[in-house]
Amino acid sequence: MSKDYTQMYKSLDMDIEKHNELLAILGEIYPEFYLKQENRPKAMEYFDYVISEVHGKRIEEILEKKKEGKPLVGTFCIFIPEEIVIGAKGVCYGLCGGAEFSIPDAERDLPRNICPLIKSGYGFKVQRTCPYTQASDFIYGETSCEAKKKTWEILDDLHPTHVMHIPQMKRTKEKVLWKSEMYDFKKHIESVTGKELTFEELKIGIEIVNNKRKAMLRLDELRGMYPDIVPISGKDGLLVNQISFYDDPERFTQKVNELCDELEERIKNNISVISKDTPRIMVLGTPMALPNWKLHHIVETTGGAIINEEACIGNRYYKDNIETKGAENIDDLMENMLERYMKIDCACFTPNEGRIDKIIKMYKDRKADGIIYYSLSFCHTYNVESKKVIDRLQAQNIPVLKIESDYSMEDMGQIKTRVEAFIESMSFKNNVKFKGF
Ligand code: BJ8
Repeated sequence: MSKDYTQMYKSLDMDIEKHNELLAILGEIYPEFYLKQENRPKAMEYFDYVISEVHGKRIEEILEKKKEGKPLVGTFCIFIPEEIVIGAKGVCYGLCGGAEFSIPDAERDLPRNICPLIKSGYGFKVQRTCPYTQASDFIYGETSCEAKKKTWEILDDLHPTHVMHIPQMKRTKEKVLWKSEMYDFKKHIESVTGKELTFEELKIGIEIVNNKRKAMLRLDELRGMYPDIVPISGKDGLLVNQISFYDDPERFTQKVNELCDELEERIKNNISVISKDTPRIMVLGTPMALPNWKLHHIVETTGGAIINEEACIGNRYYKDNIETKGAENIDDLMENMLERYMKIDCACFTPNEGRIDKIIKMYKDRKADGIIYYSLSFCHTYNVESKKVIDRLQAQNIPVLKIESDYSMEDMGQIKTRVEAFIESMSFKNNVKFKGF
């Protein structure tokens, strides 16, 4: 980090010593996982910088907003109607929830056998080591899964938490409920700012987020739609997806578009980070929150390339945008927002066949060679849904490997062996010589 932020951390009532331990761990992993990669696009330097200041300069920036009375909202889910927060000139960000570091402290209050994302996020609040959590006016929770919705009750004792009820079917009656929840969320933001959100403000909020999603979709397509060229590693692609939940949205959009310009040049000039015969793999499933880079690192040091993520930190987040054309008042915008949010195909919905149709289409469009279905341990929705997804994939002869894992490094060897065999089988099928990076 560029300077000493101890005073800022103290003002956020953080545990300075513990936080230093966390930074020391991250400072070791990042160079190993990221900076050792070869042939990275030049534009990735910006994203390396963001990571180096993710607990520094970016926190300073959001605290400036707080001083101006703008809302700061932390979340663990893409159901959050972030356009409302951005429209109110506030900041909406993802909370730390991808590290094992905070889990032992969470397990004093929560059962061991629930998803690591929830334990990690909750643990960061217990430890007071996440500056984003500490800075937030409130944490946004939702009822997408059992473990999350019960955790919000406990978390609310430590930090103000606003829970939005997300129905788990998409019929007209659920739509009515969901809409009223979106209006409640808007009211909640207005209670922080002390003023009503206007039509113009919401429209601007929507446009900012639409532009961000458009840029991310552009990157997604550049990563995967050119069968002979992968212009950026899967690890770097994942990193950009993860940073999208922290950075200032307008600056981020500009930087992603600059990265995309460079990748277009690479494609034109046949510059690929992998050789043509490297198996191209799509990853599906649960989100990989910062700094969960485990699977990508294993795959890409074992001879495969990851070309996209069908996950909330990935394509599910930016696949749909919100229509603003023709909207004449705030209710029209809220209705259009609802339409977009209802297209999220999280495994918490039943039925969820649309997700499988989408996966198969993505696989064919990207001319991928195989799929890894990734689920965090104890995530019942994605774990159970894998049966239907894998059956449909196998019926189409699509090679698929299921991996269930948490944030510990203990199973890296075992996962590597399975990934190696999977990649080898694809290489064999494609009649190419198997090789690691
Ligand atoms: S929209 S995927 S971000 S809920 S917390 S469901 S991993 S057991 S994160 Fe999610 Fe929103 Fe859906 Fe996306 Fe499973 Fe863990 Fe629950 Fe999880």
